[in-house]
Amino acid sequence: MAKPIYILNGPNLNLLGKREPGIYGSETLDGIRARAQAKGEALGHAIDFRQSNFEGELVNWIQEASDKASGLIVNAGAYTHTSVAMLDALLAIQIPCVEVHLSNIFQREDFRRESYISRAAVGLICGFGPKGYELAIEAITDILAQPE
Ligand code: CA2
Repeated sequence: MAKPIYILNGPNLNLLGKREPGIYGSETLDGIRARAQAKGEALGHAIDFRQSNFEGELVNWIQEASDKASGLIVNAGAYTHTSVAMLDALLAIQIPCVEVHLSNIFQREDFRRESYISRAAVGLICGFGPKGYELAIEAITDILAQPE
């Protein structure tokens, strides 16, 4: 059976739709999960969608994805701007990774302009809200369809 695409979400993304709708919109993480599953189904991929507030758990999931996933989509939340551990885990795996952010991180505070994990990602999608996850699934689908 084909391996799923893992979608990993970092700290505080479980609060989506419940606080700060001005920045992150009104859609909940469960809503984004449903969109991602529908998009994955349409494109022939199972989606394994997870969220954690713990850096080590996210690192464990990246390591797990190396064997169990075909591709990886990561919204690392605030760890985007701090986590050498997530970067090292991503650099150690062979499957393609697409980085996603709901907001346009380049339009916000200076500290959000730097992403530690971007250097391990094939590409970065930001500023399109929940739609960014669907765009990332399309991007991973195209990458996986390319002959090696
Ligand atoms: O734009 C994104 O997707 C971010 O990854 C979101 C992170 C932020 O630290 C990154 O710079 C950009 C924050 C997620 C926190 O989400 C909340 C949702 C509702 C209420 C409070 C936080």
